[in-house]
Order: sequence, then C-alpha cells, then structure tokens
Amino acid sequence: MLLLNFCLLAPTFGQINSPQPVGPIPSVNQMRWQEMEFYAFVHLSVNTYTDMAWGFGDENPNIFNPQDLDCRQWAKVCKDAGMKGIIITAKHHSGFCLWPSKYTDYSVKNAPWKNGKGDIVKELADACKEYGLKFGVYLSPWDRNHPDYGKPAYITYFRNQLTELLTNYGDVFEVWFDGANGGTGYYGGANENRTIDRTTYYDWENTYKLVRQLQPEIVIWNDGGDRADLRWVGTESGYVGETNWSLLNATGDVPEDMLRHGLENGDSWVPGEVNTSIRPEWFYHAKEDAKVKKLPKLMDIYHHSIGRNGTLLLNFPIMPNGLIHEFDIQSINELAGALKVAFAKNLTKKAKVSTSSFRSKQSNFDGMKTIDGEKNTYWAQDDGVTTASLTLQLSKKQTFNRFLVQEFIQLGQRVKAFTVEAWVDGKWKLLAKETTIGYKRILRLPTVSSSKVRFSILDSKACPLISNIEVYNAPQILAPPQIMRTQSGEVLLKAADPESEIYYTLDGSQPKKGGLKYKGPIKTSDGRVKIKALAYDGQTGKVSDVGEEQ
Ligand code: FUL
Repeated sequence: MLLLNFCLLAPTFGQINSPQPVGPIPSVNQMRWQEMEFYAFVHLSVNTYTDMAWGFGDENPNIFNPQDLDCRQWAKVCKDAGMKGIIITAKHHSGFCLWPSKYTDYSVKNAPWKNGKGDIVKELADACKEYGLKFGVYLSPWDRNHPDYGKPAYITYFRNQLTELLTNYGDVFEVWFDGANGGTGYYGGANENRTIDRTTYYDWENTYKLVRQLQPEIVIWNDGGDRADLRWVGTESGYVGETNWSLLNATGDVPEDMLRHGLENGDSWVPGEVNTSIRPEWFYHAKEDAKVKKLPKLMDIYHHSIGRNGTLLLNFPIMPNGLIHEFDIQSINELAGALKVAFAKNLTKKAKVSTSSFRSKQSNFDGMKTIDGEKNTYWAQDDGVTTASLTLQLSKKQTFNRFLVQEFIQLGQRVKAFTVEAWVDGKWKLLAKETTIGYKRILRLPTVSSSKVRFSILDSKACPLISNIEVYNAPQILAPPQIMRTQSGEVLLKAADPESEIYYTLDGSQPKKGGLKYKGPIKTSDGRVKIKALAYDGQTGKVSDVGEEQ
C-alpha cells in the first residue's frame, strides 16, 4: 500500500532515478492525519457539574443537564479557528457515557437533558459533518463506574462500547485511549482501589485490530499500552521538542525525553501530537474564567507544536450549560486572526531559486520544487549526498521574520541539521541553526531586510528531500508586557514579542513611546512604586494596551 502510494507520487516522465524510502515512513492514515495539523478536544462529563478534574464514578446522572447544549456552536468555533476536526470525551474516567450506550445505564439516557432521549456524540458527529470537520472519539479505558473494571469481563464491555462508537457515527479520524488507568473509584458500589497491569489488561493488540476493522482510515492514540499510530509528547503544557523525530522503536519503554524528541533511529513511524487545554484544566471550572490562555501564549503553543513537526490538539472545556465560554472563543479567534495576518503573504512566490546541486541534474528534482505550491514535488539530492544549499533571490529587498520548511516525509524523515541565513551588508548573516524539520518546521527569526535567503542542510540521514519553503513577515504580537519582581526587589519587564520595545513609568502615570525605555532589570529602592508598561512595534508604530502590576 505504501509503496504503491510512493510510486503514484513519483514523477513518471523520462528516465527517472527517484529517491527510495529511508527508514520508517508514515502510513496513508498517518499522512492524512499529519496534514490536518490543528484540531480540537472537547471535555464534558458528570464532573463538569461537580467542579472536579475527574469524576469518581458515583455522580448521579441527574446532575447532567447541559440545557443549552449546541454542538454546532463548538463546530463553528473550531471551523472559524481553522481547525480540521473535533475529538469528544465520549466517556471520561467517570464512566458516564455521552451517548445512550446499550451496555450501561450510566449515560445520557438517565440524565434530565432531553428527558434521557439525547445523544451528544451524534449531535457532534452531525455538526462536524455540517461544518466540514472530521470527528474523533476519546474513550477512557479506565472506568471508575463499572463494577467489572479490573476483571476480564470489562474488556468485553470496553470493546462493545468501542464498537458502538466506531459503527454508529460515521467516519472517525482518531480514537484516543487515555493513559490514566486504574486507581480508586466507585466500581458499582465497591468503592475501592483497583490496579491493572497496563501492559496486558486491555490486550491492545486485539483491541487495535477491532478498531482498524471498524474504521480502516483511523489513527490510534495511546500512551498507556502497546505502541499506537501517534505518540504523546510527554507533557500537557503545549510543546514538543525542537528536535523532533517522528520515530520510536515498536517495543520497549519510552522515557519522557524520548516522547519529547522521538528517536532518531527508531524502527517505527510514531509522530507526536501536542495535546493541551486553552485553560489550565481539561474540564470547565468557573474559577478559571480569568485564566484562559491569551494570544501570546497560544501563538507560542502553535509554533511549539505545528511549527516543530507536531500536530496541535487544543481543548475547550464545555460549560455546564453545554457551550464554550465566550472568553475561550475570543482567545481562539485572536489566534486565528493573528495566524491569518502572519502567514498572509508568502515572499517566496516570485523568487528565483539557485541550488548547490540537485538529483542527477533532472529538472523534476530541482530547487524550484520548493516553491511551486505542489506538496508532492520536492528538491532532491543524489543518493549519498547529505549536504546541500538553496538560495532564494527575492523579487526585491524584503523584510521578513518567519521561515517555513517541509520535508517530503512520505519517503522518510531525513534532515538532522540546517541553517537559515540572509544576505545583509554584503555578507551572509546567520539567522538560525536548527536540527530536525520533518513534516513542517516554522522558525521565528529576528526581523531582517534582505533580498536573499539561504537555506543550508548541514547533515541528513540520506539525501534530503525538501518539498516546500515559505518566507513571511509577521507583525509583532502586542500585548501588555509582563511585570515581575525578583526577590531582591528588582522589576523585570517582558514583552510577548522579543523584538518589541518596552516603555514604562514608575509613578502610576500612562507610559508612552519616547518615555522611559526598558533596557534591563529596574532597581527600585521603594517596593511600593506603581509600574505601568506598554509594548511598541518599531516597524508598524503600533503600541499594546498598558499593563500594570496586579
Ligand atoms: C489525561 C486525563 O486524565 C485528563 O483528564 C484529560 O482527559 C487529558 C486529555 O488526559 O490523561
């Protein structure tokens, strides 16, 4: 299947000497998933009504009443944000099912919502269809309600539920098997601690077979058992390592560092998915209304996931009334707007390309393939050539600060080290020296004005294959600077964008451009000074709102 795919993608004219795959390569399903880049999680269960992070499994279904529930609102929010799908917690650790499962009474069918006649999984699957989004399910292996949890009978129950979810709701792009497994719970009234052997209890091998049989196009996420299609990146705070190989070994332990960076010579293709929440926690808590992540943080997360060869699974906690909170919508809209502006004008569009070399001097592998807008063409080197450079002569002198590059990963991830330089004042100025690329790498560079950009591959596992290069000038994100105090009483100011200038006052008056400019820690003899500060973008002349110490 994969080889067939590769043959179809390879150019077919003339005497072709096409590169061969190197190391593990993505499956068709993994490739389709990788190209989605950005999609959402939604968390809703009985513990939404008890203000808890997890349900214990004894919560009365009577409390579950999302009376304004509107999955179309969720879908619209995600679609507007440029996301490509939504994964719902069909059953979280509480065991409460958001669909009327035939195999338990602990579900929406015994909740007051829609008099027990509702099905949230169906409503979301329908809304996703309407909005052109893909649909995915989270089914917690750990079930704190079920009397049989920990015994063999539970596995039959778990698979029955999986079968319902993967049969009755159309195409499912991803299934999520959470790694939190076993511990205290209600367990049908036993109220005890139950532990399981994570390596054997779920018999993942056969569970995966069932999943793939029911949904041949699905990808499986699992950090708790046998290696699945996707890997956790070892943190829920929204980043993967700068060096990020989409490889792991099929067996053996995966320490946190390896989750973060992958394994350069791993024997299987297991790319990283960055999962994080737009709020500190996964479920809705009113006390976190003031803690919704703001644009600068979300933009960092974007660059630290999608910009580092990962995908981004961003969670919206659903409120008890069944909707996404307006603050969350405001933040995600700001991110979507800022991304649109940042990536509006690709400066490589009319560039001329020259290269150190290209494969067998065949024009179908020349440097132009990096800017032709075709994802299946690529600039290639001869076998054994592991260094190369490509220079983009821009149509005129341009100001820029973003560099986006993609490998043709269908034939394996290869690049180990690369640099980006700009021609400034008659010489090459180094802007970045980095390691891996993978499906996509986006670099935030110091702003320069130049008519020439040079991309050099310094090391690669085999001849590098580069399918795409883009260059942009993103405006600074202007947010009120962070104001921090050290133990010795110094004041530190930090702008969201490292290139912003910061102006401040110490007497409570309004700061303005041209006033006191921040140059480093401010020594204050009086701990009571009232600091106000703003960020300023020298390129556009725009300023942020004024921030003050809380
Ligand atoms: C974790 C769970 O325990 C959290 O509640 C949440 O669902 C998160 C996505 O995964 O392991």
